[in-house]
Amino acid sequence: MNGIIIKAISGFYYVETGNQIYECKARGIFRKQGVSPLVGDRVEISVSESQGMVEKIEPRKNQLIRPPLANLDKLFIVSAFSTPAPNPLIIDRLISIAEHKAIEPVIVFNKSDLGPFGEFLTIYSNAGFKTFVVSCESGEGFKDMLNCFDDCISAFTGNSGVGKSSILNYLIPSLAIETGEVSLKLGRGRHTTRHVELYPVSNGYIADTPGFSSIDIERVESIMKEDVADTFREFRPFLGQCQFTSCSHTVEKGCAVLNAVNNGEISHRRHDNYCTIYNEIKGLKSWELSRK
Ligand SMILES: Nc1nc2c(ncn2[C@@H]2O[C@H](COP(=O)(O)OP(=O)(O)OP(=O)(O)O)[C@@H](O)[C@H]2O)c(=O)[nH]1
Ligand SMILES: [Mg+2]
Ligand SMILES: [Zn+2]
Repeated sequence: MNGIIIKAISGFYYVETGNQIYECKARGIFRKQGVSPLVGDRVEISVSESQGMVEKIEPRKNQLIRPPLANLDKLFIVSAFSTPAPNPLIIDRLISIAEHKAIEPVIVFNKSDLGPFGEFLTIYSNAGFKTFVVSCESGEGFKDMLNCFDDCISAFTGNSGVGKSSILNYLIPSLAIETGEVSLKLGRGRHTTRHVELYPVSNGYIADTPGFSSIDIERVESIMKEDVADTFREFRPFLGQCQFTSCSHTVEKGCAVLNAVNNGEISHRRHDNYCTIYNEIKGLKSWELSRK
């Protein structure tokens, strides 16, 4: 039978085959090959009366390390007005990783009931991204978001507490995912998301994922320094037009990207974050990159 892995918990893979979900283990051969099945994988399974078994993993379109997912089409990068406040460097790192893997980034600003996003919104819509300003409290801004999930695999990512699970619950109330509110029954604890799970929606799937703290995502994915500029989509029209062919677009004379920053065509905040990411990768030894 063929299906898709919708959840992976402690060595068990939950495979949806259209009308049913099978709890499966993975053949030992995968571990020997250094492959581990990921949520989002399209797989072939066999089922005996006691146990389902993942037999084969179809070739992946792409895969992410954090959140651990395969075959993503869209990555919804969520920030909140506050608790926690937006961190543009994290947003830009995630965009860069997504672009590198040909995953379409979508920028979501949540908790708009608490205040306006002003400059952030302008930066990302001017750079050419689909952006949403939403509130799970007031219900603002969700029009059209559901359509974005048609026929593809999408995932929500962002810091813990930005409201990823709340957004999914708002859009699809039947999911009833536990969110970070203090539980009234227990009077304590936060229901932070602890595993990646795909939920079916309009011919596609959406994934809720555990949030991260800002340190987590640094350098979990490797991009060669030469490839970073191309992951900043508003730089693309200027690439190849610099005075020096080896231009890093950080400080060089005659750099077409820097010119565009100086005359306001590219946001200097996006460019600052480009420089941070570029310089970080430049500082890595080649073995540090290839290990990842
Ligand atoms: N004021 C306001 N609060 C919100 C909004 N959306 C979510 N919250 C609150 O923010 C807190 C965190 O929401 P979650 O949906 O659990 O956040 P998350 O991103 O899934 O967090 P993790 O699972 O830990 O990664 C909860 O207390 C929500 O009620 C919003 O639009 N406005
Ligand atoms: Mg959550
Ligand atoms: Zn340049």
